[in-house]
Amino acid sequence: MKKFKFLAAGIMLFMAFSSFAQKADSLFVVTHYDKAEHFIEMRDGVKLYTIVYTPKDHSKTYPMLMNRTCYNVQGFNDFKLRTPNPYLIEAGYILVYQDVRGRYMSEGTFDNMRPNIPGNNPKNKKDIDESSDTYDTVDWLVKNIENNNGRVGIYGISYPGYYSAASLPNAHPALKAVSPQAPIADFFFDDFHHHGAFLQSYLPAFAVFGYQKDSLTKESWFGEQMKRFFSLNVADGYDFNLELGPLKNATKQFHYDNFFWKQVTEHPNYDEFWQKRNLLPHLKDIKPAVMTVGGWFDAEDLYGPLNIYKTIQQNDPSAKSTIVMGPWTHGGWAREPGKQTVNHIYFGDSISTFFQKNMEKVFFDYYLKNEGTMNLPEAYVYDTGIKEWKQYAEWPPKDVKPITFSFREDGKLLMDQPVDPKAEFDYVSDPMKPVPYRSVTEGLTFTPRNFITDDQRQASRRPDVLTFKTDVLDEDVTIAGEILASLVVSMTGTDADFIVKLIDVYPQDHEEYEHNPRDIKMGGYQQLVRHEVFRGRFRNSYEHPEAFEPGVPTNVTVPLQDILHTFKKGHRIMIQIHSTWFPYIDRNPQKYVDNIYEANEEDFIKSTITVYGSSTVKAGGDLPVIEFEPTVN
Ligand code: PG9
Repeated sequence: MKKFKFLAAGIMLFMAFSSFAQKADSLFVVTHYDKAEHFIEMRDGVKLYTIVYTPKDHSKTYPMLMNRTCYNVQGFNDFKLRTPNPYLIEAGYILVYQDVRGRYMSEGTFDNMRPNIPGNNPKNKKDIDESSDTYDTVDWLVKNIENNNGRVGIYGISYPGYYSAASLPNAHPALKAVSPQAPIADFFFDDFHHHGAFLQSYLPAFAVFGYQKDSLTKESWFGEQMKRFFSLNVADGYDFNLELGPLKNATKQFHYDNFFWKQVTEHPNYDEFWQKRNLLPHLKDIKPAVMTVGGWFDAEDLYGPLNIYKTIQQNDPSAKSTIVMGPWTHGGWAREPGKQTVNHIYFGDSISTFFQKNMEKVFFDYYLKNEGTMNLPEAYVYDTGIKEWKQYAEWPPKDVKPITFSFREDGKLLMDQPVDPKAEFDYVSDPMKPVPYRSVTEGLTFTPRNFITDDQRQASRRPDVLTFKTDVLDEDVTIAGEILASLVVSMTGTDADFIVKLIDVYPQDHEEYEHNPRDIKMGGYQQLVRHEVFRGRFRNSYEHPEAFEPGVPTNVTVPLQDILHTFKKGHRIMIQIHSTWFPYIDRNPQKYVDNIYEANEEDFIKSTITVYGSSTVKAGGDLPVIEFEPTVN
């Protein structure tokens, strides 16, 4: 019975996509587009499988809009166009979908976040990367596809968002508009890791990226590896992962033959393996127009969109670069649910349609068709507190006064008050009883998602979670921009993680939302607004970790990703600090070991953590940038 439940869920997910795509899959697409399939040869002779849809109306020329994916272009075959948005499909574009190197029907070997090779296109024969594969594809398309107007755009969500951003270094001259959406920038800070901590909730996802196919195929080849997880029918992921024990057991039980898992577990620090896969250092001298898109509640790739936009801006303030950040989870803007919700929180109606029509279509029409006007702001950002779009000349906005939060003995959260350096806040962190990261029971996940706006009341009530909250606000308080927790801590162990959360505490009489089950009460809801985890060993360097000296007060800086959130009058602001959050994050043994992926049961120890009153959390405005100089580019 359970197997059918999983199957039913999968079918519903597909229906959700295809119902959105229904518009795009309708008679309109079949009657207005012709389809062709090509194997496009790259400079090293490898051929990439590419599907091209061309408007039947040959009375005019069209720009080409491309999506390069590791997730199988068969999802776009047979006129099943899930993206781009229906307003672009109906407007008439040549639509191109390509399996990236080493995936499905394309030849070659797959590499996760293939390192970009600095230098100019066209590179010499032996140098290939995602930038050169995009360059060679664009060059072939412009020369071989009938009725194209010589202009090419590329977009994509998540890994395809990375492939979009990877087209930017030394872009082909015909590439005029690039929209990296929820793009991955660096797997040490996106998806699988956050500041050195491993996202254990991603364990099943390794099946998708850790096996090379052995032939051209339109079907997935890693089903048996996925079954190692999902055939277990796990109802409670917390218990399952706790009983799994140290991560070395995951290697034995699930990933013993997975090349990507091997790479991850052999490179626990930010060494050359990861640094070479960081796209950010290559985002210089950008020629195409760029619209980076992200979701404020994207649990997979939030580091990517924010840092890709900021890096391009830092390198070239005059670049044609814009950012859109909306009230979405991962890729939510590609789906129109009508009522836009993120788990229990309701944000408004038809928000994705507003984006698709008034931002995404405006961007591509202007740069690829010379149609319309470019009146978009540099930053089109949704305030997730008052639930309205805001426009800024840059992001983060420079004219915002940051707020400095500090902590008082009685659990009061102070705003812009002097710190109390004598105050000390202790908790016992026990990796055998970690703080659950969900407020409900959740099974195994391909990636974590619904926790991102979860109610934190259960955490607030735990002795191993430090909780501080302001008085009831007598006016709205808006935080726009980055958040930096500067903690002063000590411990009885020799390593620890620090989770810092910013929470919006609703008034007891807050309205209920009609989409929620009856037992979900919004009165007193403690909505997670932003969180981050920092693995303390990396406090001085992500490449060279250091143990803590027991009992010695030590600085740990935890950068939380940006927000735009107004804490409304009548609400309270809350900050929580703790050291476990499971199974979202793997458990830190709290006894320093060189490689946590090889830790043994006996390495996991309780530790009394002390957070000192001189700790602060600075939110909004122009915060100090934490520089990290990689040893390789
Ligand atoms: N960035 C997302 C992801 C990457 C790797 C594993 C799981 C998720 C994505 O491409 O959907």
